[in-house]
Amino acid sequence: MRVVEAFRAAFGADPQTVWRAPGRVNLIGEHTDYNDGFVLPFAVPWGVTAAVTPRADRTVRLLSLQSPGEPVTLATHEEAKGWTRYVVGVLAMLGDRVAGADIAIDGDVPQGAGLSSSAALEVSVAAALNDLHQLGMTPMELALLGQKAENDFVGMPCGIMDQAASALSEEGRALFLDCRSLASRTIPLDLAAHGLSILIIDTQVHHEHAGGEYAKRRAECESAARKLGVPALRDVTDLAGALERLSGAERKRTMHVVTENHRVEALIGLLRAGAVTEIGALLNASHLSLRDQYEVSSPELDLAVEAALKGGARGARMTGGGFGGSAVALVADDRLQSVQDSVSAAYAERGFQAPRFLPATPARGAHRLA
Ligand code: GAF
Repeated sequence: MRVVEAFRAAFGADPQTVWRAPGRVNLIGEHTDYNDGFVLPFAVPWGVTAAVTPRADRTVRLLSLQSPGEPVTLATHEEAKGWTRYVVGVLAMLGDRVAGADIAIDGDVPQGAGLSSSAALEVSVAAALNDLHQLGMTPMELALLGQKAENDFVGMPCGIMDQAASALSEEGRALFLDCRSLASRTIPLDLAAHGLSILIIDTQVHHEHAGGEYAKRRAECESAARKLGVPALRDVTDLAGALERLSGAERKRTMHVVTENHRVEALIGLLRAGAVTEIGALLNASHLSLRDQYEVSSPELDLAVEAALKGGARGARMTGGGFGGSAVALVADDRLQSVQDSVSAAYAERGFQAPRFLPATPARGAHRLA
């Protein structure tokens, strides 16, 4: 394993453990996690591998095969910059339960595609430290730790979906998570049996203001819930009545969140009935709601969805936080080429940067490699 070789070359000994955690795509349930709602992501085959040995002092020595050069040595948590914040954030959240560590990282999550490489990084390191220090944390506790590192250390007010998908997913299955109770269950997603694939369309665009817009959406939802006198938008039962009491952005955000939760439940119903071929309409409705009510799509994502449908996809939607990143399309295997051709041609015509296509096969969550 090349991460072990890199660890040995930099730190002069073998790592005591090696863990891998994957990135994710979300099938449906977007911007519902921080509204205490439902999500249905699955892990992708790409992820982050962390080779780790604990240290007795509080120093962290870090290297990444994706950032060539000498290992970064951090004596205090405040020195962490860039990608190192996700790792040091996890150590910081573990507090006195751990001291320092030597860590080598290798990742193959396509960068900028919105497939949660940061959650994969947090969960791989958290799982390795949990193992080494015998902390006895469950996969969900590891996910919560990663989320806390991102919220409190990195300063991104994300929900629990990405870390939970990375920690709890199972091969060939999607993860249904109730983001309030944190109860979860995996559901078979046997696409191949139906001659179907989920195609990731990476727009290769990532808008700089995404972080600020995310925090703004979250604040709008919280404000709408306060006005409606409910703990979270998940608790809205009378949508029509709620919409009458709201206006502007808060009205639109509420419309999206409440209907998106229903779409997750409807999609699960179809999967349970073995009707995976029928989920396309829900994916399309989710995209329109994210575009028009939640206002987190982008011209590139809209075009990816539109052209994928024109090329014969059964359904398509943006996935993840939005403002760039990727779309997912449900495609019959014999239409894969025509969908890709349709999206590529539409992008070329609009003068957009060529998109990248990736096949999404539901993969296994965090696990130990050595
Ligand atoms: C990002 C966040 F990190 C998730 O918690 C989730 O809110 C998602 O955007 C939108 O569904 O990936």
